[in-house]
Amino acid sequence: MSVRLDHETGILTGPGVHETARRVKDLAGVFRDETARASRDQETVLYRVQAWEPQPEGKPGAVCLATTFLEPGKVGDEYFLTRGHFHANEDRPEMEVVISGRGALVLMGRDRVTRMEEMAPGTVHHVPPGTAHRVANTGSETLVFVSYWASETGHDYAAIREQGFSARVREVDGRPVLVPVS
Ligand code: PAN
Ligand code: ZN
Repeated sequence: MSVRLDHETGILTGPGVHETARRVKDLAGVFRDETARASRDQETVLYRVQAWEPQPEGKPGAVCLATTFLEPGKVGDEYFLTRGHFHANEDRPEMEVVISGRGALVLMGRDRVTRMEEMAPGTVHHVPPGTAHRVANTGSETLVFVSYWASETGHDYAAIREQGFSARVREVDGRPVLVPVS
């Protein structure tokens, strides 16, 4: 296995590394201001994920890692963000390590209580089991972070797609604030 993670850039290379891009068109219904999202160039890439999964998703026996490159910007007053998900296997946690940029990790339990952790170069964040997680780029450069999770974890996007998070990271008086959804 010769995969390389460049700790300066977060770039992951090697056999078996696969990359996914999420564009404006892939985040329909995710932002508070759907009209503003729909009026943008739909092909603009909001984030890319480079992943190395030594075992296929759902099969036990490996630790997986992925680098997310999340671009800066806003839709209305809401910062660009990842879709967010629960883990299908509810007792599986995750670790996030920030390489560069500034952001906010949004964490929400099944009780829909949401909190936010500030992300900056070198900060490490634990996503506890049973916790939906999403990241917003609150800075002016690309936010780069590395995620680690177990291969049997699985990803469940449905609950967030249907119900969203109970709070959003919005710019208020020039600063990122976690604002409850009214
Ligand atoms: C991360 C995320 C990545 C992209 O690797 O998958 O940041 O976010 P979405 O998957 O919500 O689009 C992770 O949480 N893995 O489990
Ligand atoms: Zn995850």
